[in-house]
Order: sequence, then C-alpha cells, then structure tokens
Amino acid sequence: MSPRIVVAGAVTSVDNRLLLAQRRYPATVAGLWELPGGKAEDDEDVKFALRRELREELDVGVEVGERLAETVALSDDLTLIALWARITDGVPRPVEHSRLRWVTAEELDKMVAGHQLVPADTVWVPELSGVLRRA
Ligand code: 523
Repeated sequence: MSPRIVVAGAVTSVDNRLLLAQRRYPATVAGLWELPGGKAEDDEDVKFALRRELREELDVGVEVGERLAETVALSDDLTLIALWARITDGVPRPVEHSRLRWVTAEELDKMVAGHQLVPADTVWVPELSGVLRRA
C-alpha cells in the first residue's frame, strides 16, 4: 500500500508572516509549533484535503497554491508534504491547537533555534524564511 499523505499549510499573510499553530498532543510534541494540517483521506486531492483540514482546525477558508520542495517520510506509511496557502475567508482561531501565532522570518528563525518547532517541519524553514524575507 502507498503511504498516506499528511498535508500541512504554509499559510502566509500579505505582510509576510507565517501562521504557526501550537500542538496539544501527543505528549512528544505537545507545546511545539507546526504548520497546521492533517491526514488526507484515501484518494483525496491534497489541495482539497488541506482546505478541509484548515476549515476544521482554524475555521477559515483558504486558497491553496504550490507545494513546498521538501517531502518528509514520517514513517513507512505516512508522508508529510506542505502547500502554500492564503486565507480567503474568516479569521483563524485555534479549534484544535492551543494557540496560533503569525510570525516574521526573524521570529521563525528564533523559534527554530529554540527548538520550538515540531522536528519534521524544520525541513521547510529555509524555503519559508526565504519567501517571508522576499518582500
Ligand atoms: N505532522 C507533522 N507536522 C505537521 C503536521 C500537520 C503533522 O509532523 N505540520 C505529523 C504529526 C502526526 C502526523 O503528521 O505524526 C498526523 O498529523 P495530525 O495528528 O495533525 O493529523 P490528523 O489530525 O489528521 O490525525 P489524527 O489525529 O490521527 O486523526
């Protein structure tokens, strides 16, 4: 069987900030920050899956763009990808996370240095901070 896909949203604002969400569970990553998202259903288009997950988790509508370059093998049966996204309706609120934050490139780099991101998501940091810095 092919691995299941986990989709994560690199949600950016017009003022070049990135939306991070603080996980509540499991204990190994509780308190750490991630790009919000979740598992795609079998045969679900990844853009559709991300729109569904961000509606469930943040209560917003998003327009989904391109994939980020890196793919992460979380395990034999779970593969994590990220897609750029913009909010098109609503103001995000933490339905399933404990908190949300809009961070600048500088703040993102500090959080990475302080090991505040979930480990898998750190692969995207060079691409994320490059795009956030490109005003
Ligand atoms: N990650 C991850 N980074 C990241 C996300 C959205 C997910 O490393 N930005 C990992 C965490 C879990 C797996 O991907 O190992 C599934 O993510 P999760 O738990 O957010 O997905 P759900 O909510 O669809 O999964 P269930 O709670 O199991 O239904």
